[in-house]
Amino acid sequence: MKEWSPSAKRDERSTKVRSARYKTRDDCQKTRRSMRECVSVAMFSEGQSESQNIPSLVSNRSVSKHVEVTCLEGYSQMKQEPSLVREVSAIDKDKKKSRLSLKETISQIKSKLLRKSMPVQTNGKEEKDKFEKCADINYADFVDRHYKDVKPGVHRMNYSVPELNRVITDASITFAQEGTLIDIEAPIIVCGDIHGQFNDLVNMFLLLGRPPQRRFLFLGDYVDRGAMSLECITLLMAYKVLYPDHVYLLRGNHECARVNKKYGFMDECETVLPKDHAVRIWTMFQRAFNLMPVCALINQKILCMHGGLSPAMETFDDVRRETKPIRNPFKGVINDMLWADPDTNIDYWRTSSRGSGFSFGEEVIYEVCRKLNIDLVARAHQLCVDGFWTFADKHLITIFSAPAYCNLFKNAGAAMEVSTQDENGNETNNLFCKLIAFVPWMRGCEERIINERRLWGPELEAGYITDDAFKTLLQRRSTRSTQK
Ligand SMILES: [Mn+2]
Repeated sequence: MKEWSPSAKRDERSTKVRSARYKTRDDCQKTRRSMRECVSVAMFSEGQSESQNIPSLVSNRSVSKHVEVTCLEGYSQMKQEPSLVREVSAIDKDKKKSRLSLKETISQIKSKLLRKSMPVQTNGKEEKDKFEKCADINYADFVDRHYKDVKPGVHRMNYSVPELNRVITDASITFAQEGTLIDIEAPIIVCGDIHGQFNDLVNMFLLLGRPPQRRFLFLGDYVDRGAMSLECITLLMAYKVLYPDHVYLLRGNHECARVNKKYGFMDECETVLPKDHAVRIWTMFQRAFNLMPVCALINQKILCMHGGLSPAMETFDDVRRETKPIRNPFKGVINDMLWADPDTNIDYWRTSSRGSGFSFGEEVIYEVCRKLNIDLVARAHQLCVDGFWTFADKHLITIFSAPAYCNLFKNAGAAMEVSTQDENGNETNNLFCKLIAFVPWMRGCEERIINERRLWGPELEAGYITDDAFKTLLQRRSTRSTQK
């Protein structure tokens, strides 16, 4: 296998997956293809690996820091099975049954959760029942609905209030059973920021394979910025409930009340949900977010979190001993992991310009890898033109999974596939990291990403964009649109 390098990557024109983001409205109307059909032509062979067969834990695996971009052309096309979700859920029935009994035992948590988020003023028992009502939903059907109704642009799933009550409550219970640091085994696909870009999330599932066909670890920031935060987080929570061992959701800095109150999610809840339920449901989401794990360790070798490292983390136990729920973290190891950024200009630590967490240099990354006996730190939190960015001799990778971020940037999204199998599908004791980039169908985007003889655009020289720079761009756009 050839070593990945920026130049090798650029030379392979066939390495990009085109996302089904529609070029123009006309294109969409002309072809009259559903998004599912549209992307299925880009599906690639799943090979022999069965995502359900999770290899047993083998300690002391060494990670091959082999980072390459997949070549999708040449793979045989896979026939898409639309009823996949339902079929596999039947296999998982036994497992679900055992989980149900567990659910019964914690039904108290559930009613507590619901009652806590109720408004103070209730008019007797009837009102209370209305608030606590959870729909009896079939999760496989519920998840399928997200794929059936998908269309370009903002479109609502029109969840009912009892449906949301049910999904958030069940997801909260599932999160509550996980530690603050979770141990995961490969194979798994690691995804970065989603930020309410529901169509891109659905595309990614269709292109890579939906759970439980593939296993996913998300690094947080599901809500805010994009217009469909509610759909993103609800779909992912439903997946978490349906396949708790195939979908893992880490908490991002936007999964904090003080952040998503300001950056879009609360506004979206108030616009989309019935008036008398909006704030209550938003509050329920916050309680679920407080129960999300913060850190994941893949095969003891790849440490994953949303932001980055913390000077307060000496051992994994420093994270493990933080008990959930973690309400409104604003300092300490958990907060740092949600907010930190790598910095190419420094060797060690500096306070972050974001006003929360730290910036850390490459010496910190080498030191942490040595101390914790890990080979890679995988994080999200920063926009990358290519969808990913490596640093410190590939000991740190940033993964960003929102292509054409906010329709402001011509960036690709990416996902990292971690596998114990080599290119021929043979089991090994190594971990292989493969990057898959999703190039949005936007004028100039592919050219910029493939033909430009560098990985980063000038405005993103350090591989990321700060919140301030983002705000400036957003302002510039809103001035432009008001001028129109
Ligand atoms: Mn973030």
